[in-house]
Amino acid sequence: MNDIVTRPRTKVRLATERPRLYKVILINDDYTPRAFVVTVLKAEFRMGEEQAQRVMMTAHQRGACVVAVYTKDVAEAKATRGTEAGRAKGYPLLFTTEPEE
Ligand code: TYC
Repeated sequence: MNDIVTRPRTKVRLATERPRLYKVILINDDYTPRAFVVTVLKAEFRMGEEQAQRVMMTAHQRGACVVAVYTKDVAEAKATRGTEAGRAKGYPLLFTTEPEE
């Protein structure tokens, strides 16, 4: 009785391992005004005008552009806030996240 063996649920990791980082990706669409995309990039991702213009134009021309990398929670929160900013104005602006390799 009472001698059921359970394996530990946690995995031991080396103290030097960094948390995996996540990319926030801006997705192009045909409806969101360019100036509005730039405004959101400046407000949510602390970008200057020139960098925000470059990121917006890259997404516009190539379909998508990596905006920045953060820890998972921060990346997801910022992607949601950026997407919500567009939705509040009726635009289909979309930010997604994906883990770095
Ligand atoms: N393609 C949009 C337009 O021509 C501008 C735009 C750029 C929208 C980047 C989204 O992620 C985006 N008005």
